[in-house]
Parts: sequence; C-alpha cells; structure tokens
Amino acid sequence: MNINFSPKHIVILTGAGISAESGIKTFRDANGLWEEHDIMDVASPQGFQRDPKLVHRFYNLRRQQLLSDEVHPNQAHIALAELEEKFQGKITIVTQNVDNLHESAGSKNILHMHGELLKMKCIDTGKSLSNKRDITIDSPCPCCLKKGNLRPDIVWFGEYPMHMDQITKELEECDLFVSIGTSGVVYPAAMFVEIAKSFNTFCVEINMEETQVSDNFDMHIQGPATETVTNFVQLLIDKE
Ligand code: BJW
Repeated sequence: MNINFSPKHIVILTGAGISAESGIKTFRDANGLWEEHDIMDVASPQGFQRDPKLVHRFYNLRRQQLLSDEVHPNQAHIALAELEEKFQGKITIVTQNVDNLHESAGSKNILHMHGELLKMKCIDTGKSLSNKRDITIDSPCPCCLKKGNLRPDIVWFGEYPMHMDQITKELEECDLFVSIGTSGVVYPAAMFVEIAKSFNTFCVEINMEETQVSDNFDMHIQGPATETVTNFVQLLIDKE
C-alpha cells in the first residue's frame, strides 16, 4: 500500500462500515438494519406519512443506542481526527452516517449529507433543532408549537441530500478521494468516485469487501476499518 504523491486536499466519504466496529449496525450487511425493516417503510417520506409511529420508534431506538454508554468512536474515527489535526492541507469528511462518532472522535470539518440523529426538523418551517429525546406523534414542535409536526432531520429516499453544492466543489478541488465503509449502492454518494475521477483525482476505497463500485478506484484496501484506516492514515502522516 503506497501513494506516490503528497496530497494537499483530501475528501473522505464515510458510510455505515466505519461505525460497525463501534456496535452500530450497517444497513445491507447480514443482520443489518434493512433485514429488520422494509427500507421504504422507515426511510421514505411516504413511509413516514403512512406510519409516523413506526418511523419515530425506528429513529428513537437508534438515537437511544447512540446516546448509551455502549457506543464510542473506534480507532478509525480517532485516526481520521488525528489526521485532521496533523495534516498541513485540507481534510473534509463527508459522511452518510447520521451518528455523531466523527465529532466525538474530534474531527471538525464534517458534512453530514444524510442528516443527523441528534437533530429534529419542523415539518412546516424546515427549521432544524438539536434533539436528544424521543420524538412521538404527540411531541409539540418547539418551533411552531404544533403537535405531530416534528420529524427526524434525516434525508430519506427521494429527498435531496444536504450540502451538495459544497460537496461537489470539494470533489472538484481535492487531489485525494477516500471512500470508507460504504457499499456504493446509494446515490448520489455512489457517484462521488466518478466525479473525483473526472478531475483526475487519485481515489482509494477502504472496505471489508469489494463493492460494486470498486473498479472505479485506483486502490482498494480490504479489511476492517479499525485496522485499514489506521494504517492508511499513518501512511499519510508519514508523508507530511
Ligand atoms: C465495513 C465494515 C468494517 C461493514 N470496516 N467496512 C435508481 C438508480 C439510481 C438512483 C436511484 C434509483 N432509484 C432511486 C434512486 C435515488 C436513491 C438511491 O440511491 N436509491 C438506491 C437504493 C438505488 N437516492 C436517493 O433518493 C437520495 N436522494 C437523491 O438521489 O436525490 C436526487 C439527487 C440526484 C443527484 C444529486 C443530488 C440529489 C437520498 C438517499 C437517502 C439515503 N438515506 C439512507 C437512510 C437515512 C439515514 C439513516 O436512517 O441512517 O441513508 S439509506 C441508507 O443507505 C443510509 C446510508 O447513509 C446509505 C448508504 O449506506 P452505507 O453507508 O453504504 O451502508 P451499507 O450497509 O450499504 O454498507 C456498509 C458497507 O460497510 C459494506 O460495503 C460493508 O462491506 C462495509 N463494512 N463493516 C470496513 N468493519
């Protein structure tokens, strides 16, 4: 494993695989979240309209787990935070994850493209508010005071991901793109490697296994994130 240049601007895309070793379930692996739930029931605006109680329960349970003592950032999150601290150039983490483990590890420059578990949104105004509590269909919205007007601040299927202008700009400007622990099946994140490649950016994929987009990368590093990300970060720090 080596790269023969010193990058100045790194964009790192993370997916559920980076948080798997912190005890948070991925979506599509065996025993993943989508084995227990139909995707469109819990992660679409139509599902929420049909059964808001079910959707609130799904996100309440995930929020409770995130806030419990059992979940902590792992070595991969910590290595990325150390990289941001030591690296002379620019590091941007674009995460599809709705957990806060990059923040807890100490990373600063993070774009949550699929929203955040610890935020809720007023359905009428779209205003986003911090939230650590369960939401129910009877919770009054602190913004408009109406009951039943709160939803998780999460990007569901068919909705436009957050920060896309900023992400596209960063993908056009970076000289190293690293994708960690994502299956590459959900768009637009799945096409970030193609955007980066079209600007001749060196692209690295880190995953437990080959994905359906592996062939688009210049380098594929296989293994658990806690080992592979730590080793890759060390390589980048040694180049400094
Ligand atoms: C490890 C590991 C370890 C495990 N170490 N690795 C037909 C064609 C193309 C597109 C579409 C289509 N029909 C519809 C669409 C669009 C749709 C889409 O992509 N659908 C696909 C399913 C086909 N996308 C959308 O609707 C998005 N919006 C949109 O496209 O707007 C229009 C637009 C167009 C162009 C530009 C801009 C906008 C919105 C997508 C919203 C996704 N939301 C979810 C749920 C909400 C968040 C939540 O509840 O948490 O986001 S779905 C779910 O999938 C979640 C994730 O962020 C996302 C990605 O999953 P991820 O992270 O890749 O997890 P897994 O489980 O799939 O993979 C884990 C990986 O880790 C595996 O590879 C393992 O091997 C690996 N791994 N342990 C290293 N220890």
